[in-house]
Amino acid sequence: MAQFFENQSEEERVILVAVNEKNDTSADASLEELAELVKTAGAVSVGTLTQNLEYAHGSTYLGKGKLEELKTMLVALDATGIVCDTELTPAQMKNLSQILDTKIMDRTMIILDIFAARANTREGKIQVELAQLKYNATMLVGLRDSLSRLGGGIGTRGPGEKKLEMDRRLIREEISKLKRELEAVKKHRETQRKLRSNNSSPVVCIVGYTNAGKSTLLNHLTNADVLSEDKLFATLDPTTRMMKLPNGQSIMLTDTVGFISRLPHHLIQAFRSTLEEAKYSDIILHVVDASNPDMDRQMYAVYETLRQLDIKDKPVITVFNKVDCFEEMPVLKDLRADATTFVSAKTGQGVLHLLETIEIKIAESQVYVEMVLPYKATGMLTDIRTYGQLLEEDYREEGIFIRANVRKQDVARLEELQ
Ligand SMILES: Nc1nc2c(ncn2[C@@H]2O[C@H](COP(=O)(O)OP(=O)(O)OP(=O)(O)O)[C@@H](O)[C@H]2O)c(=O)[nH]1
Ligand SMILES: [Mg+2]
Repeated sequence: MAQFFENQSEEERVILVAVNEKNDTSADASLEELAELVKTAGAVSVGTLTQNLEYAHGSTYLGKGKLEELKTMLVALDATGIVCDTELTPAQMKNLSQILDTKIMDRTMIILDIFAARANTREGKIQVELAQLKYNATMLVGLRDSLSRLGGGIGTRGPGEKKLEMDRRLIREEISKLKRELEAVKKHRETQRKLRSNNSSPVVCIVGYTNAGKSTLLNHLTNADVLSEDKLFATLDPTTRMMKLPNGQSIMLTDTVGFISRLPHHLIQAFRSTLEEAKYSDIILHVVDASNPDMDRQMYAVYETLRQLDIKDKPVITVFNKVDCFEEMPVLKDLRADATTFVSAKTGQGVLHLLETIEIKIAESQVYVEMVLPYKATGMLTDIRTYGQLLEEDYREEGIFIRANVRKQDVARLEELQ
């Protein structure tokens, strides 16, 4: 499955292929990113071929003439395959492999490949395998369809078809097995999360586009030693560290998998629990690589992914990172954020201001309350422990006296209970 990593001795030489659809202004940036992905996966890009079209060709992705050109390029550049900057449909995959007689890959396969090589924990590995199987199952359905479109009968029956049937059944079984395993691991993670929230420190989650500098920031702030590399998706598994803010308050800081535009949907499904880490946080730090010319598109992709994961109503501090790369500071803005800061996770520049901003946002997101709750409201206490800080609980005759810092949105609920 990990096409590139398994036989690293044999160098894969690929041609990057993209259709620039009308109205797509980000085609160049996307192709550059594909080149990075391919490099991270361990292959070499030996050429690119792009075609401007209204829409990509439904059955062959590229038009006829371009396919001929690509055939010639494959020979001339001694390439071992192509990578298309899209998620190919099963039919496109099948047709291209017949026409070009070379290894056909797409953006999704490359991302899955990188994730496969990066996964370290059991949860990470299961999630990747699940995503790969689902992706493969989709492709097999397509292959079967294209076989049956040949009309069935002679030439289409036989071991090939049997194998497809068997593969699909095996894949289905394997998918169910992995899902069960994943459930077990998820339970474990939820328990850990509960333990963490009993600790009652606010949780701050670092999110951002891959390679923005999230792990470097966590390492700088907490002396964690999370792998940080100039490669895409260096981090897959979430890491949480305690740290103290200048005012003495402890927080939990979590670093997790990076986002990328057009994250394959099988990956989003499989990685949901990892990607959703930010859902359980009080504040989101959105780390942006301010030195990247493609910064705006990347920020958009991050907000889009958060939306898909249904993560909203959280205070967002946008952290424009890598400011050491500028001789003169450009104007950097994020209108969607609740606050913006400018740092270099590498040199430490601006980090103090970032920490002070976190302090302010934590204070803003909480309200101090002192009240007596009826005994039936113990569920509320659980919520306070999860999302705020229960500073005192005293079981008195008239009810439970509490002193707590609670989230703003919980105040109304508390008042109703009184
Ligand atoms: N110049 C400069 N480089 C930085 C800074 N912060 C991070 N980097 C570099 O950016 C690259 C990516 O950093 P990481 O911390 O691995 O990025 P990440 O966001 O965790 O990336 P993924 O885990 O792959 O999603 C590394 O080569 C870092 O050395 C910074 O403030 N300035
Ligand atoms: Mg990282």
